[in-house]
Amino acid sequence: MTKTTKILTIQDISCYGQCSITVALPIISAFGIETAVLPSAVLSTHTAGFTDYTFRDLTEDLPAIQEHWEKEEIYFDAIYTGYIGSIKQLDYIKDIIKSRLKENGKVFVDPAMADYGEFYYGFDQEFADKMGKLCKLGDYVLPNTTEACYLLHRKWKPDFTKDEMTEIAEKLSDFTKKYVILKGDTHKKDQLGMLVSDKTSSDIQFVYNDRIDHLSHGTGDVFASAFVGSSMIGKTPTSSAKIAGEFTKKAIEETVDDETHGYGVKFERVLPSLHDLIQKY
Ligand code: PXL
Repeated sequence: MTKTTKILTIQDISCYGQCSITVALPIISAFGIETAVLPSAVLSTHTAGFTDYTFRDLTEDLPAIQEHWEKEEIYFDAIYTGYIGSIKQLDYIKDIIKSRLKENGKVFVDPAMADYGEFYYGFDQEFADKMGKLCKLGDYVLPNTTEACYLLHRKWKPDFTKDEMTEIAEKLSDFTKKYVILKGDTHKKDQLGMLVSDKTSSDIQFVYNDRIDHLSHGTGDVFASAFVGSSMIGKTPTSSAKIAGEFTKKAIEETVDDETHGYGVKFERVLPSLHDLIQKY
């Protein structure tokens, strides 16, 4: 009997909208990994493009859930955090990592709080600074350029040069224990890239995918989930970035023709392609 890999993801449930837990659970499961969830909040939809959504903050449920898991001696091989419901949760999450992560377990932090130069509704610089502290516990930290700029107190722009991206990735080494995957390198016209930087060796790799000009929500969550899955089956950060980048691109391709589907991407249809991507990279 082979031992199963067990991971915990901490992010919100957006009941409708193809993001966060409803994306992480199927994608990570498709890698054969057991995925437990700790919802940070429950929303009727995500906050990008919808109005009047409900928001139930679950901050005060976190310590009780942790306590129960302590009694049950439940531990995880990895903890992956995404959209967090309140600034106070960031302290609770640090406790959960300390208490529930196995020795040599991995921490993935997607500082999901901003995109396209702006914070998501409800987030601010104080939250970003505290998120920076959580990032420091991460073995893998996965910001887009907007989140990177808020972490670094730097002005964002839609297109950074290759040198500027390199400089940002280098500065982000203060916000990880080991790897930073900086998404959103737009300096090439037809390709979208990311930088995979290893703080311990000061190595930076560039990974590119064909660029599809389509603004889609939820792609950061699709990418992060496929990255977590790939890493936890033993792929290197560069291979994981390739698998996750290509998978996300395929999900966007499935969606671009449908004008009624701006709220997320149709990743479900391309789940079977993970099999080939895992063989390829
Ligand atoms: O995909 C990031 C995300 C997750 N959860 C909620 C969001 C967003 C982005 O807007 O609103 C609730």
